[in-house]
Amino acid sequence: MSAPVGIIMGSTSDWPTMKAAAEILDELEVGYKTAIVSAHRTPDRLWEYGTSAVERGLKVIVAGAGGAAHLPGMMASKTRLPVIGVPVQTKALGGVDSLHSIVQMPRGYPVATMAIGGAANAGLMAAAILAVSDDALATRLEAWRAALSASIPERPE
Ligand code: RP5
Repeated sequence: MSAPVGIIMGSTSDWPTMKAAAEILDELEVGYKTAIVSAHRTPDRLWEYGTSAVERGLKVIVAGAGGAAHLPGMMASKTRLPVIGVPVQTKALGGVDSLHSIVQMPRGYPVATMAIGGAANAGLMAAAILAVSDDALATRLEAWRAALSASIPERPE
């Protein structure tokens, strides 16, 4: 299977959050590759990942980080591919630090920012972007959404 989605995160400690994106993509039969890419600890890896992303066949990048969460924004500065940011919850500030670090990008370099801990929605957003030009995936995504809708009970009891 091709891997049009890159799932990157600043630390192995982000994986328990970020694996929700991978699980959604598995359900939708969308290929992905994961990597640890830290804006601060491995800046050269970030640079290489961003500059080679298009030629490596990636179509969209899901980037999660916590605290001083500069990875999604820096990745957006290095590639024209859409970057979906996931603020990872933190102990000290609950993830509001992560959210603010990711969401407030300057004009020209957007990051599509999810809710704190919103990796599943990041996977769905990546799938929706790819589905624009992939009819089979669009059908799977519509079925996934219909199944979720059908699973919601009409009453609480
Ligand atoms: C960030 O610092 C990572 O994205 C992670 O959320 C946070 C803490 O990293 P560790 O100290 O657990 O490796 O760069």
